Amino acid sequence: MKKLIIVLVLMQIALISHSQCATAYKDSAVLAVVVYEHSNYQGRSMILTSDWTVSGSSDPWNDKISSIEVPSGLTVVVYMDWKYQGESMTLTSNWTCQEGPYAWKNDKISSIRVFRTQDAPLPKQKKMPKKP
Ligand SMILES: [Ca+2]
Repeated sequence: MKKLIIVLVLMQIALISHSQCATAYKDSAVLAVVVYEHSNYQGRSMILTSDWTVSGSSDPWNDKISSIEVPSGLTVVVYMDWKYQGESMTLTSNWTCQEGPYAWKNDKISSIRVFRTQDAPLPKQKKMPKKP
């Protein structure tokens, strides 16, 4: 009898952990942006599911971001200053500081807005500054 109870308890635990896995899987389907400290999606990372701004110049993420993963379906606007101020760039796909016309934005991002792509504002047309 004791053995049967133990088996039943173990089955119960197995069932509970299985349903928790299913919930975790569901959560992982939420669209999220991942920012990285280094280029090519390396170093420390932070997951963003909504707008983010540094808390101040001493924020550990201030002027540190060097690459960003943007999943299909999301558009992000990154700003050079906190609270969505300063120069911005719009990204609809992954970005790393080593490539493209926005390479000079490395270690300058201080806030990010996250939109579902259908709700995103049109990107501003801006002349790119020349590299020094
Ligand atoms: Ca960096």
